[in-house]
Amino acid sequence: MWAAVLATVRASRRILLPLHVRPDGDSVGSSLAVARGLRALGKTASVVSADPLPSNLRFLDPGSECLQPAAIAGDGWDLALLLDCADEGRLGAAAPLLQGVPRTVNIDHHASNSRYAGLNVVDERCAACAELALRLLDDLGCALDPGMATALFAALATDTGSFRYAATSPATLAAAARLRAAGADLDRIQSEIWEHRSLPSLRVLAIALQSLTVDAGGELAWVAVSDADLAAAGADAEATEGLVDYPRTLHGVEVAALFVHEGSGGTRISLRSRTRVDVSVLAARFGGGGHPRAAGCTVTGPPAEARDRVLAAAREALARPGGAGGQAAGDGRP
Ligand SMILES: [Mn+2]
Repeated sequence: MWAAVLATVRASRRILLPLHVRPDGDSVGSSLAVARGLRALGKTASVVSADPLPSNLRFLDPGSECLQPAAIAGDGWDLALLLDCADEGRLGAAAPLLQGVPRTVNIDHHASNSRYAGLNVVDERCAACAELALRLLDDLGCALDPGMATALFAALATDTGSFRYAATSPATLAAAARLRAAGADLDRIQSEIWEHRSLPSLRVLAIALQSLTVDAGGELAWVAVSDADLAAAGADAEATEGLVDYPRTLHGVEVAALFVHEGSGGTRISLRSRTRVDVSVLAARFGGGGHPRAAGCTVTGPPAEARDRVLAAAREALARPGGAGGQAAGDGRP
């Protein structure tokens, strides 16, 4: 399969790289680095995103080469190369662009990947899609420049919580070492990604922590914010990024949840677990998905009802021996 992917990429001259909705560091870093490598091989490569890049990732795209779907011509592409995107639903407004593209290649690390492309390489042992992106660049014969190395390092660092999560493997760290040697700018990553909070986002954090509730004998902790909270803090939805990590830091917590009540859009739920509960299975019960330790879903209906349904399912998963989140297999997130 990998050989077929390489042959397809080599044979393609005009390559479109769509990000997933609400793009994260892995999506942005992997796609920008691969696009740059493809251009070094003389190909045309465009990165397209349905949503704007989060402000703390914009430094990875100094030339503003990541475009909105409306700015991209719908025809003339040989290949769509989808990195870190577990299912078609995650393409959002970029999805129609794929309709006229003859070939699609999906390279991903989500166990819940739906294999929606013509060629699919899904390696769930990778902590970040960036590990596969680096392998792709290597196998295509692209030399890493410092910008590519910084983008890929940022992708690894964001998906692994700065190399703290258990998914961080010897291969992840070996990739990081190579990227550092190739000029990855860690000062820049530190200041742009990890020390880039806005005042409104810290105010949202304060509001979220006020809502902290502990349940299930201390194994379940959650926080909630609403559209109105965000408006009161002068913040947008980006300020909710990372909030779910706070309840997880509480000693003894196995499952942490963040509920973002988005008014008419329903409730967006982020789920994290520490060691035992597979939250991707939990999220899949509500039409979402992701990874065993990080997943998400959106539930429509009144906020309190949405919250209670998910909390009930989380309590159920915690009570189950072995801690499986549910019965079904999921789709995709982080
Ligand atoms: Mn990822």
